Amino acid sequence: MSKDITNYFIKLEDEYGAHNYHPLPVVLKKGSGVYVWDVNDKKYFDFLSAYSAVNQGHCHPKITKALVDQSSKLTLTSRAFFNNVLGEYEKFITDFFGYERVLPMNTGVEGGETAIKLARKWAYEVKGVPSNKAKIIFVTGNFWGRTLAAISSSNDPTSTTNFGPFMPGYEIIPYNNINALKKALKDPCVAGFMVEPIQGEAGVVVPDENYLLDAYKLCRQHNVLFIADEVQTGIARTGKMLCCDHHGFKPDILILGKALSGGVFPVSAVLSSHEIMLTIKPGEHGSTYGGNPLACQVAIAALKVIKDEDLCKNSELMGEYFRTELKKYISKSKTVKLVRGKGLLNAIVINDHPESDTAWKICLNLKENGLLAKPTHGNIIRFAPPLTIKKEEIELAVKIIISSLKEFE
Ligand code: IF1
Repeated sequence: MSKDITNYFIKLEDEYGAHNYHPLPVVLKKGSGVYVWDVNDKKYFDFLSAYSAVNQGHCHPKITKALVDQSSKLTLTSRAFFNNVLGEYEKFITDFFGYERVLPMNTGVEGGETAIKLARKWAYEVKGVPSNKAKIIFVTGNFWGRTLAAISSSNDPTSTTNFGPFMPGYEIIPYNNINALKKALKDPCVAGFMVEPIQGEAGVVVPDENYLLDAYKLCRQHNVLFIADEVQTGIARTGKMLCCDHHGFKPDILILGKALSGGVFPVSAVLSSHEIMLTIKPGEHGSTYGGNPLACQVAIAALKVIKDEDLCKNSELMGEYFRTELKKYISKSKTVKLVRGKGLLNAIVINDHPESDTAWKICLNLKENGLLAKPTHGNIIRFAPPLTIKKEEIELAVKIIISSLKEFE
């Protein structure tokens, strides 16, 4: 029975769906808090959280209630008309993060595209960059989505091969290299510097302690906009509301997504100042679903949960416990090289070449032992549970992880 029903669903996707993913062979049917259940009612710890979209835990009752309540009132008006929810949300989220204005979108990549359009518009109309000469600086290892504008900034062949030609006006410099940024900023046509404070997809790559603040100061000096992609690191994932909060500065443009809706509905947002945001005039940007009443109510509820349940603090404390315990094991391990991360965004690097399938096999073993995680970039396994995880739960999860790793020593 168990194999058949699992294979039944896998086969359907294999026969009728695009093959743009290679999922772990598990078929889920239910989620609640830090747990998910497969079609055989086997229970797992979810240590991926849909790539940090489920920070508040699966199907959080307050977030699903917001969805259900609004869904019987008004779900979508388009922006052709006003409604009685969007303005309240705009005031709520700008107060929440301390920005003057917000442009609501749906997916993280739309947030990135919006940020780039804002930076270019600002460069031409405020900074005075000659028309069509604006440049955006990105860093190697970045990931901000799958659109052509996003992959144009990628140096990962998996993202770019046979999808060209690419977006002009981009420059890619090494991540975590302040001299490379210093050099790139000499160009007066630079509009913005777009960066993840911790690189998620690249394998939870944490830059040197001073890198982000030094980069921010350099952007200030050169009248360049610092654009923080906090789609994955934001909303308490790294132990602060924003990862940039660890470094004491406010990005000029902030991109949020994923956990902005607690995994219940696609919601993204770009926050900035009056000056930058108002460079985009009516009819110059938007989206059918951007800022719809359903999304707004879900996002308000999702953000309230973060504060009400003090998930920043829990993320910080549980993350410290996680890395401490893993470090004890790693000190004696031949299989695992290191653990790294901030808050509950962590990863281990497997002591094997990146093309090896050891990380994949470890994830299959973790699955058998009741914990779901997935490798990113070959030999790195990301561990990112919902931020609601309790001490006794993460203690058990660590035991599962360590016992699963031991089978590969
Ligand atoms: C998939 C990766 C993670 C992101 C950052 C913007 C976006 C993402 C820092 C775009 C999205 C998702 C995409 C998702 C898997 C996941 C992912 F493996 F693809 F690379 F998290 F690392 N900025 N990341 O991480 O947001 O448009 O997807 O809402 O399957 O493609 P989106």
